[in-house]
Amino acid sequence: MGTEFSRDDLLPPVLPDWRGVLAEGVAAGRAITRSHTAFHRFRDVASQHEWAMRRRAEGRGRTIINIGMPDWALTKAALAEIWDRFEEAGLPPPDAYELILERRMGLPAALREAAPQETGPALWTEDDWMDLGRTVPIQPQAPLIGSPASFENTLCGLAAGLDTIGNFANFVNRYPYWDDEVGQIASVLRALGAMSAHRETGVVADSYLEDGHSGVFADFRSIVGWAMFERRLVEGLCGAAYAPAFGGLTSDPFLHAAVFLALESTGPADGVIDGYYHGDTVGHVESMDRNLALFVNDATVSLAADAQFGWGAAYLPTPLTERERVPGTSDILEVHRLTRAIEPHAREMAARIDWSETEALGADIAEGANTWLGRLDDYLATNGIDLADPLELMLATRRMGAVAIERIGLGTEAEFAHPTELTQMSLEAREREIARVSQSSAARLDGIGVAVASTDVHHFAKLVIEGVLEERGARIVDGGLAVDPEALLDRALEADCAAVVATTHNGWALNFGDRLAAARGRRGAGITLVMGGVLNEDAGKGSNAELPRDVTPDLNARGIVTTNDLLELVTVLAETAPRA
Ligand code: B12
Repeated sequence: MGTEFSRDDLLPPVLPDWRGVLAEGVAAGRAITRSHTAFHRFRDVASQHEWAMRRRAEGRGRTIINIGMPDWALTKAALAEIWDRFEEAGLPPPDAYELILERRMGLPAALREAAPQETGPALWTEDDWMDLGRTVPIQPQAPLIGSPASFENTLCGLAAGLDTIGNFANFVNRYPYWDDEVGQIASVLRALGAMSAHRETGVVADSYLEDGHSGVFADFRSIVGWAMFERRLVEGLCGAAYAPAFGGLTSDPFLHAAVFLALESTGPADGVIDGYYHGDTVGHVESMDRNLALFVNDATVSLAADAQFGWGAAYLPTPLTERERVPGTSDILEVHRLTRAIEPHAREMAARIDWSETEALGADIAEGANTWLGRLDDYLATNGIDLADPLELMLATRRMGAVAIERIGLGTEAEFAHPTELTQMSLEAREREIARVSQSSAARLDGIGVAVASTDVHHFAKLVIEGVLEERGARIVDGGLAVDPEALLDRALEADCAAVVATTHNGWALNFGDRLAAARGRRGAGITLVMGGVLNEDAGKGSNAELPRDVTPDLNARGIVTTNDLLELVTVLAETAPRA
C-alpha cells in the first residue's frame, strides 16, 4: 500500500462547511434536557466524570460491565439479576455498563429493520432508550458515535441521561450496505457538537483505541499518537471532552499500564481518564483454568496500576469465555465478583510493585507518539488537508487507511519498536500455519483465484488466511473488510476467482452466508464458497436464549463449506477448478 495521496485522492471537490455542520449539532444538543439516571441519583452526582473524580480522591477505583444480550428485554433482565446478586452478597455494585449494541444500530433508524442482524440488542422505541438509565443504578454507556447514525443516536442517548458516549474510533469503519462516507462523517461531527453542548455537566466522547484504525496499528506509538490526533480533533476543534479507552488486545498487564501512562502524559495535566481500562481479550485459550489464571493476573496488576497512578479509569473485567462467544449473565457475574475479591489485594500490592520499568516504557512510547503525530501533521498539511477542519481530517484519514497512516507516522523507524500484541500473535499464527501447511502433503494452488474477505471489522484472521494461500501459490483477490455479501461475490466473479473465502466474527454468519449463497444462485455461478471464524448467530430475537447458536449445519445446507482449519481450506480449494 502506497503512502502517496493528494488532496484530490482523499476528498471530494465540494464538502459542507464544517462550522455549519457542527453548529447544527450544538443547537440540537442545547435543546435536549438530559435525564437524571438511577445511577446519578444513587451516587448523587451529575455524571460519571464527577463520580470518577470522587473515587480518585478517595483512592478507589471504578468497574464497568460489557453487556449485550440478543435483545433489550434480555439485557434488562440480566442487569437486574447482576444488581440483585451484588446486593445479596453485600458487594459494591459495578459502576457502569457498556451496552454492546448490534451493529445495525449504527444505521439510520429507518434502515435498521431490513439490515442484517448480528449479536447484541437493538433499541426500537423511545421507551427502550429511556429504560437504559432507569433499569438499575448502574450508569449506561454505549457506542453511539462513529457510525452513520451518530447524530440521531447521540440525541436519544443524551435525553436518556448517558454521559459517556463512544466509540469515536469507529468513524473509519464501514457499516453494512452504507457507502455515503461524507454523510457518516457529517453525522459524527453533529454528534460531537451535541455532546459539546453538555460538556460542562460531564458528558464525554469515548474512543476505544483498539477499534477502527487504532485496532490495526502494529506499534503502540501509533496508538498513542492517534489518541493525540483524536483528542485534538474532538476537544480542540469540536469542543467536546475526549475520553480514551484501551486494553483489550494486550495481554501483558504491565504493557497495558505503560500505554495508559503514555496516554495520561500526552493528555491534559491533571485529567482523569474517563474511558475504560479493558481487561485482556486475546490471551484466552481452551483451558478455563488457564483463563482464570490470566484473568487474576490481569485484574490484579490493572487495579494496582490504577490505584498507584490514580487515572480514574473504570476496569472492565473480561469473562473467561471471551474466545468462544458473547458472554451470558453468569459469565459476567463470575468475573465481576472476582474483581471485587481481588481489589483489596491489588490496592495493597500497588506500592510494593517496582513500576520503574513500566514508567520508562510509558515515557518512551509517549515520546515516540509525539514524533509520530508531528510526521502525520506534516504529511497532511503538505498534501493540502486543513489541520483546522475536522471534517477534512476525518474523511482524509479514513480514506488513507491505517496501514498507510502508520507508515507515515513511524517514518524511517517503521520497524515496530513497540509492537502491539495481537499483531504479533497474528503474525506468529501466520508463520506457524504456513510452516504446518508447507510441511504437509497439501496440494499447491498455483493460478487458482481466491477472493478473501472479512464480513466485519475483524481483520487478523484474514491476514493469516492470505499468508497461507499465498504461500501455496494462489492468486489472492482482496475481498475487503466489512464487505456486503453481494458486493463480495461480484468482486470475486469479476476477478475470475474459483472461490470466495470469508472469515466472520460478528455473529451474523448465517445471515451473511444466506445472502452470499443467494447471490451465487442469482448469478448462476459455480464458484466455491467457504466460511470460517465464529460461525454463530443469536438463537432468534425473542427466543429468550442468552447465548448464540452454532449455525454450521445451516451454512452447509446452503452449499457453503465451513472450516477453521487452514490445511483443510487448502484441500478444499485444490479441488476447485481454476477459472483463469
Ligand atoms: C480483536 C477483536 C476485536 C477487535 C478487532 C480489531 C481488528 N482490527 O481486527 C475489535 C475490538 C475492533 C472488535 C470489535 C468487535 N467485536 Co471482537 N473480538 C476480537 C477478539 C478479541 C480476537 C479476534 C482476533 O482477531 N483473533 C486473532 C485471529 C488471528 O484469530 P481468529 O480470529 O480466532 O482466527 C483464527 C482461526 O479462528 C482461523 N479462522 C478465522 N476465520 C477463518 C476462516 C477460514 C475459512 C479458516 C480456514 C480459518 C479461519 O484462522 C485464525 C488462525 O489463527 C475476539 C475474542 C477472541 N479472543 O477470539 C473478539 C470477538 C470475535 N468479537 C466479538 C464481537 C461481538 C465484536 C463486536 C461485534 C462487538 C460490538 N457489537 O461492538 C465488534 C465489531 C463491530 C464491527 N464494527 O464490526 C465477539 C464475537 C461473538 C460471537 N459471535 O459470539 C468475540 C468472540 C468476543 C466475545 N466473546 O464477545 N473485536
